Amino acid sequence: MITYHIPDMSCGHCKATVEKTIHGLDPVARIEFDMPARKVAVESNADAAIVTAALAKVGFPASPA
Ligand SMILES: [Cu+2]
Repeated sequence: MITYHIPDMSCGHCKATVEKTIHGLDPVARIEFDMPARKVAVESNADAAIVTAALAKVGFPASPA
């Protein structure tokens, strides 16, 4: 499980975009959101560099938390 800090993630729409992006890389990824902290924990075989690149591309720069 890798936790990412996504500072620009603020509402349900952002959450949906992040979820869709990660599931686009790995349909079976397990994703746990902590919206107040703007963090997301991801259990996936997708490489962290690929995940952060995909999130940056849709407007949500992420860094390992
Ligand atoms: Cu939003």
